[in-house]
Amino acid sequence: MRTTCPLDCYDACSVIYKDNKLIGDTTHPFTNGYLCPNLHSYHVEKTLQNASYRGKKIELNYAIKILIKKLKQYQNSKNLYFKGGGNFGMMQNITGEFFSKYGAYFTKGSLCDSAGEAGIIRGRGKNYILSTNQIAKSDVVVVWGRNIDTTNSHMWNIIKDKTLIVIDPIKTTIAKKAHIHLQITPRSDFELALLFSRFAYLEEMIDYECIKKHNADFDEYLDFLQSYTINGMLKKTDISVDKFMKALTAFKDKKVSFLVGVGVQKYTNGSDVLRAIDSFALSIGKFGVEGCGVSYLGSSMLGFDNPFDYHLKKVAKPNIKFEEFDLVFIQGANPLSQMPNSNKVRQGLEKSKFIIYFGLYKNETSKIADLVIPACSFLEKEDVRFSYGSEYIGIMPKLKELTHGISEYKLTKKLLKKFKFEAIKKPSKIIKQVIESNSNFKNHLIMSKSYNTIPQIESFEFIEDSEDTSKIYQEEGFYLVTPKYRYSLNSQFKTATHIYIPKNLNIENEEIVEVSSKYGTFKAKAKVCDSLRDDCIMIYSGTKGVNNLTPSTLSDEGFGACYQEVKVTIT
Ligand SMILES: Nc1nc2c(c(=O)[nH]1)N[C@H]1C(S)=C(S)[C@@H](COP(=O)(O)OP(=O)(O)OC[C@H]3O[C@@H](n4cnc5c(=O)[nH]c(N)nc54)[C@H](O)[C@@H]3O)O[C@H]1N2
Ligand SMILES: Nc1nc2c(c(=O)[nH]1)N[C@H]1C(S)=C(S)[C@@H](COP(=O)(O)OP(=O)(O)OC[C@H]3O[C@@H](n4cnc5c(=O)[nH]c(N)nc54)[C@H](O)[C@@H]3O)O[C@H]1N2
Ligand code: SF4
Ligand SMILES: [Mo]
Repeated sequence: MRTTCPLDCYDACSVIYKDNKLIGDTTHPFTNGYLCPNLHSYHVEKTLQNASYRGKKIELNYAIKILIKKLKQYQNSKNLYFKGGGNFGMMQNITGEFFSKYGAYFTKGSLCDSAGEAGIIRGRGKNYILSTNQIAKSDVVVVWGRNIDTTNSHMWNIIKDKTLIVIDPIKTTIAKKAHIHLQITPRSDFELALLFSRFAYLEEMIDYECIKKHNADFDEYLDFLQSYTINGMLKKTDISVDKFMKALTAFKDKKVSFLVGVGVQKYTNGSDVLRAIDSFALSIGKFGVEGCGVSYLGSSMLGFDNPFDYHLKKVAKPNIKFEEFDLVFIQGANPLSQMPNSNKVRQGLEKSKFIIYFGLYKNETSKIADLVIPACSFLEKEDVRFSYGSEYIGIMPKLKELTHGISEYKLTKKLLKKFKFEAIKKPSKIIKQVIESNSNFKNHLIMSKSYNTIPQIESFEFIEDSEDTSKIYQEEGFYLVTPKYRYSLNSQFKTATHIYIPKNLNIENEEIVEVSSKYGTFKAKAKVCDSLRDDCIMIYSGTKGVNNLTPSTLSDEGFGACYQEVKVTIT
């Protein structure tokens, strides 16, 4: 039987479930039979078997009774519904159906991609991606702050024969394979994008026809570009003029796609970075034409009817003050590990009166929760998933009888009934309606109609102002880079343990070191890594303790997390 990987990942792999095993689906044109180590870990990772209340095992039904009692006891306006990305299925959002009627606070923004998305929306209105067909038609592919080899591994087959340009402060596996690697200073992508545009103008690469077609104002943009000095920008990016010019001229008269990841926007100016990258691509005519464009983490349900689009009272996610809520319902998330500024998160959660954790695994957050409700696996419930990196949609039928835990749908149904709210439709009906609202079907494949043709935008607004008030450049210390790890999916599965340090520090492998920032400290064994710039320290996302070091600052736009808006020292 066919299903789809539920994990929060660009690829949304098609999976065959046979004899209790998850196997790659060789008939899928994009994911093509390969499954990464994370889904293999799904087989073996021990799930929560029981509900518990203040550390004591209890029956599931009793746990739900306690939940209902507490929801009635506390005022709805002092309650928070907090959902993470542990399972990317659409039906995960169904719990919102109850919490919206009940009147709890929701969250806005994200720990992930919302700063960048805000910049894209401001420039071109919609955050669409490039379909795999379009990327396949490119001559040049720019991998910009995306760790393809680890987080988007199926893309390699499509881009391996292209002229490959990688922009990343770390010499990642894909950077080692690239024709040109621009190993820039972290947080200098904005300047790099402006430099590209400025030199494109000097090199007569500007596509005035494309600019006119999109009603964009190039003169104003040029004024903005000229308000920065070339030397200042080059200095900030710290790349050689020679390499930079090689990259720029590679775009001349070629089909170019830009695959941009979250790496460029874990900063306060994240939205401006994406807008500046879009602005450059449009200025040289790489928009709305074959094999060209900028593909970020796209709005995955673009063009589909979204039954779970709630417009309610919301608090920004990355800097939530948990202490302001009496009851916090946490679903599919591990905020104590994954939110920035863990010390602040812990203090806030400790002050909140009642915490419910509804998840699949035991983790940092489940350990401090008052009530733990075990979820069931994706094989035991019906769902569908969209992708933020390709046009494919994956069905997730129920393939296995429930052994323990409860699905999001069943829990919601019970809560709606207890509170005498209107019942909801069955998952199969909701899923069918959503899929039919915007899909093409070809044999067993389902694809978004939004990518039938090359998406066109009506108008575009170049970036024409930017107020970057960050003081990080003046601060002493190393940049902290926290990319994703191959063997963990954020905090799930085999999380990384080391602090990766540059060669010049006179610290040996496995020596215990302490890294400190304004927000906290983190101690672990060192690993000397020759892929790092001298001014960077790398700790993978998911490493227990990394977010002691990170700030809960919000991005200037989009309510995004700014994990890398920090300098650290090491002893
Ligand atoms: N194996 C695995 N796969 C995953 C995940 C996982 O945890 N593990 N997580 C999933 C999730 S939730 C997401 S959002 C996606 C994200 O996947 P990606 O978009 O690939 O995000 P990251 O790995 O965080 O960072 C990407 C790259 O940005 C680089 N980078 C860091 N700072 C900068 C900078 O200032 N400028 C530039 N140009 N580059 C920078 C990093 O070195 C890294 O190589 O991956 C998904 N896939
Ligand atoms: N320093 C640093 N921190 C980061 C990042 C970074 O780059 N650097 N990246 C950020 C990003 S991009 C993201 S997306 C976040 C992710 O952070 P989270 O959304 O907190 O994701 P996970 O750590 O994967 O935790 C998800 C939990 O979901 C639960 N779960 C899994 N399947 C199901 C299910 O079917 N139902 C229910 N109810 N629960 C389930 C599991 O128990 C798991 O522990 O982390 C962010 N944190
Ligand atoms: S985590 Fe990503 S690459 Fe791995 S199996 Fe799932 S969808 Fe595929
Ligand atoms: Mo993410």
